[in-house]
Amino acid sequence: MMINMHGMHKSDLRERGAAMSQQWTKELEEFHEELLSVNLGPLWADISWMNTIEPTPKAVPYLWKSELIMSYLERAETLLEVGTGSAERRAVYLINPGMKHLEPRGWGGATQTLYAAVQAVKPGEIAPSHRHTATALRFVLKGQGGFGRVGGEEITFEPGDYLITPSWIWHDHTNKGNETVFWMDCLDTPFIVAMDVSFTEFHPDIQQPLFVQQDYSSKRYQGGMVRPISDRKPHPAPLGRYKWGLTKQALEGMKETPIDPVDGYAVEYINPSTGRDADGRIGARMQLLPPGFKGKAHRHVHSNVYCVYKGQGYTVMNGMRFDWKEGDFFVIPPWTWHEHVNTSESEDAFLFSTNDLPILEAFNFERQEDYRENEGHQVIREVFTPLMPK
Ligand code: GTQ
Repeated sequence: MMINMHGMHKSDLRERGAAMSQQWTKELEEFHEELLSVNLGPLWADISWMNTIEPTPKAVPYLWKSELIMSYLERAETLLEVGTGSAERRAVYLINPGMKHLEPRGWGGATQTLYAAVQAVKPGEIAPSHRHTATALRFVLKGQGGFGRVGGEEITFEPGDYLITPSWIWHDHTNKGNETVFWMDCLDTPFIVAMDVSFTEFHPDIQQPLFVQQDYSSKRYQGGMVRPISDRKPHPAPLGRYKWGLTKQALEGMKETPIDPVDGYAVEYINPSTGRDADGRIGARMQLLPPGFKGKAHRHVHSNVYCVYKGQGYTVMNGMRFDWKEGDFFVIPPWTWHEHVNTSESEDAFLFSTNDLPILEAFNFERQEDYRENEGHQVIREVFTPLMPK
């Protein structure tokens, strides 16, 4: 039984809440209308949606198939030129259907705080240099030849790499290879929209000048667990690129240790000079689910955007099963029960995910709860049918 901080049972609280949402007399209803007409509100009628017993997220659990996103991105490849043409960036972004009513365009929300997209850069294109207060990170999906200039350093992009372009740092991207390069972008755009704090500046040059040698920061961090002594002082972004090889090695090492029943084996990308999240406002993780892994359910206040890097399986969210495979994206809204399963009997599944923990923790909002019934597994009541390309 759930007991709240003041010793009341949850069910008692619900009853009290229900008793309050009474029918108003005609006179009071007219009074409410009159208040609204002069831009005032009746707290007695509205307090229950303000002080909710627990979060009631607008974002819903949802999944976008790789085929759907990629088919539209391919069309955008034929319709748009980046840099020289009209497009500053070529990216197709996720709009959570539960947030669609927010203008404009669902505030660009995959969840209430996180924007996510797949960006494509064709050979020879340059996505011009700009900087913005929104913070951004990338996870490379496929294609060789991608490079990003970030804060005066040119950084190589390879599949499986995690890259950061923190708030207000100049960044531009290019493709020096001969195939299109695709990566996931994640920004805190909906949060920035909610706070009304968006500033953007365009660099006078298409590509910013370089101040250090190619891949300077990843050259300094090849060892993984040691840092150059000059980075003992906290630096907002001492490392721009987290190579897939090192991340994979860390997870392979964890496979020799006991597994977490909820998350499998999971690591988070950190700023080596502070030990905190690599990006100041968006957390990011890589998770390995071994063959046949059947995770237990839990829920937390922070939200996630997941990108399936490798493997196949499903995630149950609030009793609905969402099947996924490589290249699919799905979102876990706040306070949503979820559990992950790897359905392969031979292959590991690798899930990249981003989260808004850095924001929530800053204000002490984070809570988490384990699912205790049915040995930690939800009953699957429905199977999600994803949209596919026409
Ligand atoms: O590459 O700088 O998906 O500014 C959205 C906004 C990517 C970028 C996005 C951006 C970028």
